[in-house]
Amino acid sequence: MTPAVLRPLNFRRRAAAEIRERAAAFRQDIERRRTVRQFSSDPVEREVIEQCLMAAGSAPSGANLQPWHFVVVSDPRLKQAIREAAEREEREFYSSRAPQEWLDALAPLGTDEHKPFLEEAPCLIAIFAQSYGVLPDGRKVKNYYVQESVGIATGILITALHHAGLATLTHTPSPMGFLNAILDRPANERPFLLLVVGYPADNAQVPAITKKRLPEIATFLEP
Ligand code: IYR
Repeated sequence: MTPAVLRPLNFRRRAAAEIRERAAAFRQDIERRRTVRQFSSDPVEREVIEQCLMAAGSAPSGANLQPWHFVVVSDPRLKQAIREAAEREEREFYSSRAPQEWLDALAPLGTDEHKPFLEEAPCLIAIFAQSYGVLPDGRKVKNYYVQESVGIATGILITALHHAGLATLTHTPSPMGFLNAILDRPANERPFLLLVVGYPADNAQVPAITKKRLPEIATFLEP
């Protein structure tokens, strides 16, 4: 077993007033994030995507095994292949696979089996979760808390992209095993989520939905 090597924490302690200001300012900015379904075809800079992916890669993970892989797709032929495969699954989902209760829950979002954004947006990031790791000699390494770890990294990625000034759509065609075939990913990786990234179309509209209020999502147990 390798012993832990420790070094000093590089933590910047801020004044209480500054912490309050930063918390409120961040809330105000992140509350403007909306899932966008109409994208402009304007390109996004690779360097910006790289910065946001490095932010995502800083996420905490089970035993720090970082069980994720991000495939950034801007090739139109691959986007077309992904759209065709996703729409095939979605047609099945909306016409027969989804129970009525699920369709009722989706109704306020106005989604359907058409996914033009998969071709129109400049960038798709396919996020894969590594169920296990593979050493250079082929031996398998167990990963821990894979769903939690990849979920946290994805949350940071969405936040980083929003903070940079880009819009996203979290898309989860189900099942999405076709992503392994199209993007040539190995058997230890399962598609976790397809993140559509770009700028909103000029005429983009979003559903008039609301978020739960604080007392509905949090409980304070104070002395
Ligand atoms: N994957 C389908 C259906 C869908 C499911 C949920 I849960 C959503 O929040 C939105 C859509 C689709 O993308 O249309």
